[in-house]
Amino acid sequence: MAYTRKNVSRLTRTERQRFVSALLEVKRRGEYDEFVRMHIAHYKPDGEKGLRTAHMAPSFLPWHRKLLLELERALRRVDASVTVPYWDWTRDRTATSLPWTDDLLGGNGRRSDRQVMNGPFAFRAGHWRITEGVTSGEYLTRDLGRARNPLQLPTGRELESALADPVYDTAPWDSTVAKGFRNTLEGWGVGRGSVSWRNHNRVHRWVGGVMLGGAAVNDPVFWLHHAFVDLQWTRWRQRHRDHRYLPAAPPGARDAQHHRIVARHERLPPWDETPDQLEDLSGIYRYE
Ligand code: CU1
Ligand code: CU1
Repeated sequence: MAYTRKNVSRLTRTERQRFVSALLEVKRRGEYDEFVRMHIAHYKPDGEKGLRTAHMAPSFLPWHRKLLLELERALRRVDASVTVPYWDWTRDRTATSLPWTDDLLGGNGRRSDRQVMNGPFAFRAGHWRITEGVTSGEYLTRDLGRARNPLQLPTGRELESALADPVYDTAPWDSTVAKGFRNTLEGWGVGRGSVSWRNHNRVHRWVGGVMLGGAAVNDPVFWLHHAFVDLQWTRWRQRHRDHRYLPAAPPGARDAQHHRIVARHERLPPWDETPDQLEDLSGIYRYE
């Protein structure tokens, strides 16, 4: 039977504790850092040559869906009652609302070095040392809302602009496409400054700290954010029932995107599944 992923605001006190404990145990076992390394390895912008799987590409959604599922499997090996909750950033919009509480993810970073000082993932709590993709310290950093140059989380209306588009993605299948569900949700935009960061991307910007780069997985909010993004794909499919993942077939030899993106029935590295196989996982998990 399928298990349920809940809105983080609806977790009981015990469910919060069990989720946190499972994360800390997966980290202690060394499995967590494998996810960080995998994300860094696949963090490739479209200015570079080669196949793009995780970002700036149609497979942004299935790639992160699979990563999330694998992390969730690791958590459930520790505690079979645990699932990844989602953070609805269109509703929980402040630096003091969920999930930024002491008993869950902890709060904002301090002013001097953005180090998170409270909650289970604070360096000083002793269980969350960042070793992969470190640029400065081994501690978790955040700059919620970006104090020096404030920006807002995406609104329900902005998210709706993605969901309303019946076309999954469109040529040239990269960060420059101005329409299509995938990039409107992933959030690469034209222009400069905060208008160019939409939906998914803007949330990474709003959290700041380690969430800004390829090592974003080091902040456990990564999973809550991506569970909400994943939910949008599920919602989009329910709303546009005769639309599917695109492209259906690989771009031809003369196309600039030849061998650079993953089509519906192609293998999605580093896994053996295809976007087609990842499109409906309602037999494994559902959203509540
Ligand atoms: Cu990512
Ligand atoms: Cu992301």
